[in-house]
Amino acid sequence: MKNALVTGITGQDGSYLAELLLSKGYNVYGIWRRKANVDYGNISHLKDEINLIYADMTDLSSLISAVKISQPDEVYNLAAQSFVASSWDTPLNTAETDALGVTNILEAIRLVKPDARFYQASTSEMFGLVQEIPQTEKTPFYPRSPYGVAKLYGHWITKNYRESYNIFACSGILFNHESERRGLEFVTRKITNSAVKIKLGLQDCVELGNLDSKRDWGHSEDYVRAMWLMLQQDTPDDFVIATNETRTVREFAETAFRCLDIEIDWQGSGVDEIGVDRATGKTVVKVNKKFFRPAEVDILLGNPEKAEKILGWKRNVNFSQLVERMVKNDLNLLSSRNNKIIKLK
Ligand code: NAP
Ligand code: F7E
Repeated sequence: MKNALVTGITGQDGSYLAELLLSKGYNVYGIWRRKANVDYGNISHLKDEINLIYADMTDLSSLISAVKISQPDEVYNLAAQSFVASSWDTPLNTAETDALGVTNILEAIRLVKPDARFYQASTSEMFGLVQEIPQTEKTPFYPRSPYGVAKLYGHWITKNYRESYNIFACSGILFNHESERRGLEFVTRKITNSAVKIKLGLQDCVELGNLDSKRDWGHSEDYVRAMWLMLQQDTPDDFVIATNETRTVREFAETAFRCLDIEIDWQGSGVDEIGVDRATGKTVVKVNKKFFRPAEVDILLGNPEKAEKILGWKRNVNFSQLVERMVKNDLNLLSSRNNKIIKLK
């Protein structure tokens, strides 16, 4: 039986990856942080099947202990301050976790279990001000946020440990991936959650930032499969994981409201743009400048050809299925919590 150590196991991807590894018969260890109130969150359904170890990406000694305890064959480094907008509020903490934290876990592996295979959660945010469309493994990087800059360090230090110490280290350059377990602050879940609340009469309107921003959105379940595949190859390498489709935030909102039988008409432009419910004339989307970022990543579009060819990876969930799954999940959660039943067409 193989042992796997997952950092960030309480997060969106960590929970789906833990499910995948358990289904493949792994002994799963996960790193989690102490909180004032114990909250298993995304892994509450798995807590009896996995081994949790208290550790922090900024604390090398804790990571050394975690590697000693788990004796991993594979380490998946998913822990990060992952919210781009917050990285301007906490740039140093973001760098300590997302940049130096990667060196910490790599050092723990080098010192304790150098034959462990290592996966680093790199990101399309490293492309930032994109130098070509679509982006591939060969596209030059130009990060646009403290998050993107920190992740670029993590990406390069992973490559460096591969070349310096012969560690089997891979980076997945993953484009945006979402799910029913996505944090409420990310734009997709914010939209699906708010649209459902509007449908149920619990909220009037959702305020968003840049509606023109374009993202390549997939489902987390498909993307964690790619992480595992990378560590099963004969040689370590880096791979773009994406859908090769890009859509605006506006299109995401339209699709989410449509799942709830609400058609949106857009009126005005810039910060004055609004989304109006065609049937009732009510404004259900507004723009609020506070959600704009100091520097934006305007368009992300990834070409996953290398992963499809070498890993045999393919996504199963398309854009409309992704949005529908997220909306239905929020509808189930919120209607039962608020004792409201609605029938969709
Ligand atoms: P997420 O839901 O925000 O999960 C992040 C995880 O990291 C949480 O378990 C969090 O623990 C943990 N964490 C944060 N700081 C830590 C620290 N100092 N020490 C230990 N654990 C810490 O993120 P995700 O969407 O699952 O993403 C997983 C990884 O992929 C991240 O590295 C992210 O940057 C990267 N990524 C994500 C996407 C995407 O679209 N989702 C795309 C590309 C790359 P707590 O529960 O204690 O906060
Ligand atoms: O923003 C725009 C916002 O916060 C997406 C992380 O998983 O993917 C994620 O980063 C876009 C941006 O994700 C709102 O300006 C408009 O252009 O959902 P997001 P992100 O910044 O793309 C990458 C690949 C990661 O690696 C990250 O860890 O949507 N936007 N209005 C808004 N964004 C938010 N959050 N809230 C709004 O109201």
